[in-house]
Amino acid sequence: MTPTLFYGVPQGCSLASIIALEWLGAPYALSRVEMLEHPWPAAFAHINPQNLTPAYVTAEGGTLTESVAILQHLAARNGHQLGYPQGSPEYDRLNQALAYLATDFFAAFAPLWAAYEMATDPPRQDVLRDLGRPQVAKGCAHLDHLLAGREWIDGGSKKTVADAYLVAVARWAEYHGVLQVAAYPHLAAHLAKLRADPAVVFADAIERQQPATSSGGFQGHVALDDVVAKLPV
Ligand SMILES: N[C@@H](CCC(=O)N[C@@H](CS)C(=O)NCC(=O)O)C(=O)O
Repeated sequence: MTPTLFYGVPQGCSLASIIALEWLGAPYALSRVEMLEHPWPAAFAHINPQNLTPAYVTAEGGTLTESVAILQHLAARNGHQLGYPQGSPEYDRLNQALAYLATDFFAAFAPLWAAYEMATDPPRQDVLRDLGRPQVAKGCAHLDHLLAGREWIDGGSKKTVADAYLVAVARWAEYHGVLQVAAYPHLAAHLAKLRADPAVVFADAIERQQPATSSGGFQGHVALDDVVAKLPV
């Protein structure tokens, strides 16, 4: 079967996996999950019982969840086009970057996402935003410091899945209106470079349901039930 990525909107961290698939250029399909429409279709539990995106179904019908696992799976393909062989210093450096982004940096936004779902309780929203803002600022300052001396976020000489993940998550700072990324010039320049990349433009257009031009790998959207029907029993 065609490998299929389940991505979530709005603003899913799954954007990173769409970008990585585009960079790879191999055939893949997408399946859209409207994250705010609760409850999610019961059949999604066959893909990820935790009801989280991204989730990836491989060509063999195996399911893979967790952004880092999906991204490292993609990074290993096509001669490690988007990553490095496990056991190399470059792999360790990429893994370090991914681990930071997927734990500390991702978690810094947790109070802001909690506030997002509390539209009826502005005082609690303010408390949560006050909690999240300095955490996000600390993360942006760290990334800005790293990017002052490197071309790509892992410190290597080529773009990797970590850059895809960075652009997917860093956008939340401005989405939640807690800070201006422009205050972090190296981070801002890196994000501007990535946002001009055709794969990032494509992934953003897919999320917004706008006309999107693939580099060639995208085979279209597929329905959840059709993917589930093809899973091995
Ligand atoms: N540890 C998971 C976290 C995945 C996650 O939290 N996904 C969010 C979108 S970024 C989601 O699906 N949220 C749906 C919900 O909370 O209802 C990963 O890194 O893939």
